[in-house]
Amino acid sequence: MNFPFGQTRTRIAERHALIAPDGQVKSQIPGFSGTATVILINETMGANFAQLLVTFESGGRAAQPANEIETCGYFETGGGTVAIGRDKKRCGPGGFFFSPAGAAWSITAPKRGTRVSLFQKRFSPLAGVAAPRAIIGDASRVKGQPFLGDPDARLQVLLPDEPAFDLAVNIFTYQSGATLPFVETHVMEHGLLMLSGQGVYRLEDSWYPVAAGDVIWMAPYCPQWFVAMGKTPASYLYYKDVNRAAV
Ligand code: UGY
Ligand code: MN
Repeated sequence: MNFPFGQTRTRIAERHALIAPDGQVKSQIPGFSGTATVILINETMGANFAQLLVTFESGGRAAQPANEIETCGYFETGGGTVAIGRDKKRCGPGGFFFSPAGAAWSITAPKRGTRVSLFQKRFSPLAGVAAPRAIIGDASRVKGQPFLGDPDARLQVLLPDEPAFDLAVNIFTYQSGATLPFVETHVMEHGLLMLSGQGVYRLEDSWYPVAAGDVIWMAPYCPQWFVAMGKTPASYLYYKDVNRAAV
């Protein structure tokens, strides 16, 4: 999308952000080579997690050692080999993985142009509950469920809905004209990537036209609402912290 000189749809507010693709700038990440990586959201914005977009050249590689950070990755396009500890699997478009805190992970042998979104947070253990396990899966095998009874707004929950997991990563797909049923206001934070289609996102008291490629941050308690518009369904991938009460 071309914009008039000196203008952008990007808006960084105190408690939400819309990050359009036109202004994105690459960062060097330790352990990543042959990639163009953009840190879209992190603590410097006010968030409690990080969202990165990694675009691979052929021969590129992304790897991180075992530490207190957990990582969920989603292959938007292309493909690559994901290794988590001793688990290893090839992922194509729609492939995803979860690497728990304490496990090293890598993506190797990517197809050129592969785009992977990463969501990372410091793991919050739950007393008496075993730590979550590593997962390598495929979104095409996860059935979309009607959201609060609406068959035109379907939710695919990629990670197990279990107390061990302190994050969720979901895909929401709306038929054109479908909406979030009400303006949500909740303690959970979101990082979101528009995967396809378009619509209007309400964030606090602002309404933004959004389209595939846009990224959104919603701080805890950011009022939020979405309507899908246009001639094709709209879908987005999003992160959410779950299953932990505030201290
Ligand atoms: O899971 C959610 O909170 C979701 N309904 N929020 C959103 O799509 N903005
Ligand atoms: Mn929400």
